[in-house]
Amino acid sequence: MGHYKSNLRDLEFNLFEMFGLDETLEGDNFGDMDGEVARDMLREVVRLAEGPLAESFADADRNPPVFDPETHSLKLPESFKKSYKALADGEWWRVGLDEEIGGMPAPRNLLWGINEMLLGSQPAAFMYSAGPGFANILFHNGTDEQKEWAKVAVERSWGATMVLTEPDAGSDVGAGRTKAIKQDDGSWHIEGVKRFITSAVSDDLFENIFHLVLARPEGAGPGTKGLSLFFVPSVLFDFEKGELGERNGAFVTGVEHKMGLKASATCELTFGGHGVPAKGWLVGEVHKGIAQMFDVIEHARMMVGTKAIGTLSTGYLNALEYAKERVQGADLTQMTDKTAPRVTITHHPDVRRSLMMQKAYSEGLRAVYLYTAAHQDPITAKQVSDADEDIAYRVNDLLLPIVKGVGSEIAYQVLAESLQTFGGSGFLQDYPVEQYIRDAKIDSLYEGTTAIQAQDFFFRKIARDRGVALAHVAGQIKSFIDSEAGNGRLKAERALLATALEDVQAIVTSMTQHLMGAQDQPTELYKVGLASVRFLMGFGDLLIGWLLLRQSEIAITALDNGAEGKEKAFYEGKIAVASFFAKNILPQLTATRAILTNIDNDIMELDEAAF
Ligand code: ST9
Ligand code: FAD
Repeated sequence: MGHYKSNLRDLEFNLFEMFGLDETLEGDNFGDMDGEVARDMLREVVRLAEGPLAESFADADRNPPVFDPETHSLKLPESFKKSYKALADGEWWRVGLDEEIGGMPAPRNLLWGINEMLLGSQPAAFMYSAGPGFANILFHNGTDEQKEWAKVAVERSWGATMVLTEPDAGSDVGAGRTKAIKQDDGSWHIEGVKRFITSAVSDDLFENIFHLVLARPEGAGPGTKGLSLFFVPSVLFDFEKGELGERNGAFVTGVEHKMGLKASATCELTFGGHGVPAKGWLVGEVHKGIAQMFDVIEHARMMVGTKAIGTLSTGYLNALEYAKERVQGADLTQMTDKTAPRVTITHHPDVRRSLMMQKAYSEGLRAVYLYTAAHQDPITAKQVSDADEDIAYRVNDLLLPIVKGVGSEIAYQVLAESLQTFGGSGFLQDYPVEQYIRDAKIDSLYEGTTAIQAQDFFFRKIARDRGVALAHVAGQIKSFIDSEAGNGRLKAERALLATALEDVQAIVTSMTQHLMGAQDQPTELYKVGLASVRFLMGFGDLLIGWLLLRQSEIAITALDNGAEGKEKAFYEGKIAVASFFAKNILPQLTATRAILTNIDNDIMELDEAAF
């Protein structure tokens, strides 16, 4: 048995009992797929994720890849390559991709449910498997000829990368200096150095890797809008026959040594620096680089949040298993009796508090990413929140920074609770949690740091959207609050949720006032910047509180209908965790509201020397 523990019961509960996947799959919306097929797929993924995919998790961390700068090549641990092969052989990449390039239609929440397990089991392997997904994006954005390249890339299982970051252009992608020079044959030569590029070299996993590169054509304007997107294969190929030709001039010139996620190669990638031009082709023959790249970024942000949430879930389940077995100390009520029987640590109130917190965030965040994913296809969105196509698109946009920003911050924070459950043993490499923490830290950094997610959430997803998506979600929460959910048994919790909703709405109002005030007094904008991460996190708690309470309502009905044994315990757990979250976490939003609605600019006026 590997390190990874899936939570299939909770996934199925979300997909089928909460979000009605059986109904979504009725008719031929998604080909032949029905509920039974979906359940079989999930069970198959559990076997892969808990078995061969997970096997190399620790080994690839202790024996990380080795880079040879002379040959620009990388040696991956054999154990990891075996795990990667198990993933590739499963062909899970087909799920949700366009049929024209070999995909299989599927509801997006099922797709991300599958991905949660793959990512929790072996995140680095999932990242190397980005090729077909990126080819699908090329297929959508490319010219007719480029659509054929996308098909070749899928058929021949090529790897792929997304290439934005440079030493002086991290969060500020628009500061990128990598150049693109137009050639007479219609292609471009790319010149520059990119850094931190995931999977730009990968031993012998792929015969070819294509890079999707942001570069600035000569003469183009500044900022992100002056960037264009180029398709740059590491090995050139015959566009008609697909046969491989010469090595292209894009070479990996360094691989980073990192805190975690060590099996995933993070590369410096040099274009045109080795006497061989780095040939690229303008994607779609249009200069819309940043918008096209955001097609990739949106998937990658969803991936990063789901990775963090999947890791938190397995961290919690490992901690829970340990806590049920570890005997230490007496029950608190017998603390003065030195002869009292010793108990398992699950008897201690603080351990229970911690485990319930871990359960709340693991299961609450799972519901958040699945709810978000449901808005990524119109059929599922209609089923889940009665959203039409336009609203579904906006709701997905609104919630991506929550999945990514809140998911990653909470996972890192709460995994520390999972480690704490193990006591000193948690600090050892005998258990997977210390690696989970190291591997999950990256999730709040790449694909836009939390500060960037928070600004995206407020400025773009709320203010620029004129609150349309926000109103849809708030309306759903409000109708739950006003309902008779729980048949009288969730009254107190619904009241706590109502207060939380008011608190969040008051914060939005106050931040919007600062935004408007900035028209006369630009420094008012600092107040938005000072509040934005706390607002992002607070909104995440509101969403989690609401979704957990909706789950609780379903659980109450299931118990009323006579659930027994393991099922009874499962539903009781659902009711308990929702109530715990409502009573212990939601009230904190009132304090956050008090802080954020009274925010001042003192620390912005402070001399830097005083820090
Ligand atoms: C990275 C990769 O970190 C790490 C992991 C790699 C893993 C690879 C494997 C992944 C596997 C995934 C598999 C999934 C496959 C599944 C396939 C299934 C089919 N939304 O606000 P403005 C656009 S990579 C949409 O003025 P600034 C928009 O076009 C590095 N679009 O920005 C906009 O124009 P307009 C990641 C957005 O001030 C234009 O940008 N690096 C959004 O110029 C300009 O917008 C980062 O993420 C959005 N939310 O630039 C950088 N926002 O307004 C983080 C902007 O006209 N920095 N656009 O529509 C930022 O995001 C900055 O805010 C900035 C600012 C660069 C956008
Ligand atoms: P900076 O932008 O310098 O940020 C430093 C700090 O300042 C952060 O706390 C940040 O939140 C804050 N900050 C910066 N600007 C603002 C602002 N405007 N407002 C508020 N706070 C701000 N990139 C790719 O292109 N492709 C990849 O495949 C890829 N993979 C990666 C893999 C790894 C392991 C790592 C570490 C990075 C990867 N990246 C990749 C790069 C990654 O996306 C960037 O590291 C990230 O966007 C942050 O940029 P930076 O590191 O330059 O930090």
